Parts: sequence; structure tokens; C-alpha cells
Amino acid sequence: MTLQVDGITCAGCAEDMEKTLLEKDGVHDASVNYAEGRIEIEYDPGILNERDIFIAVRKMGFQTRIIGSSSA
Ligand SMILES: [Cu+2]
Repeated sequence: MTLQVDGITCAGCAEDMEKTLLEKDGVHDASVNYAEGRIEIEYDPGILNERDIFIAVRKMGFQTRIIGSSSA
């Protein structure tokens, strides 16, 4: 899935986000592009759903919205 995220200001934040997302059960890959404010996430739909991931990003303190759906 693809998320648009506001407030990622540097590569350090992006790295922290990737790390936090990758530690989550069911997340196969997370790639944060801070310049574009975009996160691409590959996940196992048997373990997680879009809402879980959306909430995880919100909990990190970012405003976000889902702009693309697909688990891989
Ligand atoms: Cu930062």
C-alpha cells in the first residue's frame, strides 16, 4: 500500500519510520521517501490490514492518508 505522510522532515525520521514499520509483525517491506512524503509498504494481508498500518503511522505522530491499495 502507499501512504502520503505530512511532516517527515529528514532522512533520519524516514529511517526511524522504516525501522518501526519493519519491526511490526506482517510487514515485509517498508520504504519511506521523505522528499515526496510517501511510504510504500508490503505486508501480509493475513496478519495486517490497511487500517492497522494507517494507525501505526498515526501513532508515530504523523498525519497520513492512504493513496494506494495493494498488499505487495
Ligand atoms: Cu528528522
